[in-house]
Amino acid sequence: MFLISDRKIFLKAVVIGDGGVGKTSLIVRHVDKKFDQEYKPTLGFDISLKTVPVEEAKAELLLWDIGGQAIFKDIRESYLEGSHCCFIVFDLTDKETYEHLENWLTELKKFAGDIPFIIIGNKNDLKDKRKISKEEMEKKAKEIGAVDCFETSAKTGNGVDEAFTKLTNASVEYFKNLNE
Ligand code: G3D
Ligand code: MG
Repeated sequence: MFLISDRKIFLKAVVIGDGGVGKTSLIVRHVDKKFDQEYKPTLGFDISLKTVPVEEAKAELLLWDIGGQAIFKDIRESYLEGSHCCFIVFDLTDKETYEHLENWLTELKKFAGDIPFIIIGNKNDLKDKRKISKEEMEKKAKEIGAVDCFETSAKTGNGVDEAFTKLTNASVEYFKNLNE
């Protein structure tokens, strides 16, 4: 965590999960407050900045978005290295993306260490196609040591800001306690 002054905190936040689960859409929704169906698939890394108010300070969240090149291991490694917190995203309508959560967590721990992370089940607007229940997701999040889990829709905005605010606050607390 980089403390520029006692009131500003910079956090590198990475967003990981299978292709197509909605990582880019969630970032665009949170940062720009919009859902753009035409948003191009990411090629390298995109970094956007979001200011999140936390207790007595402001956290600048540097949101890292990874694209299709995530198939290359060394790209994922440099993407994950030095991150302070992480969103692991799956698609509520696609069981396979849910089953891959642990694989992503293993990689995160390997390259970023034991940092706070949140599980996001995205696309909760697609109610008829939903495959994973809230209870199932909550049970898994507990089992694997997530700070929390949220269901979201990048399309409607449901749950998105809550998830980002929760992880930012939890991470600031985590690093504050580490420094003390
Ligand atoms: P990724 O960055 O994880 O690869 P994207 O995923 O953000 O590129 O999203 C993949 C596709 O899912 C996109 O559709 C996008 O519009 C859609 N999507 C993302 N989030 C949601 C959501 O919450 N609800 C619904 N209904 N769709 C979502 P296309 O058609 O462009 O592939
Ligand atoms: Mg993307």
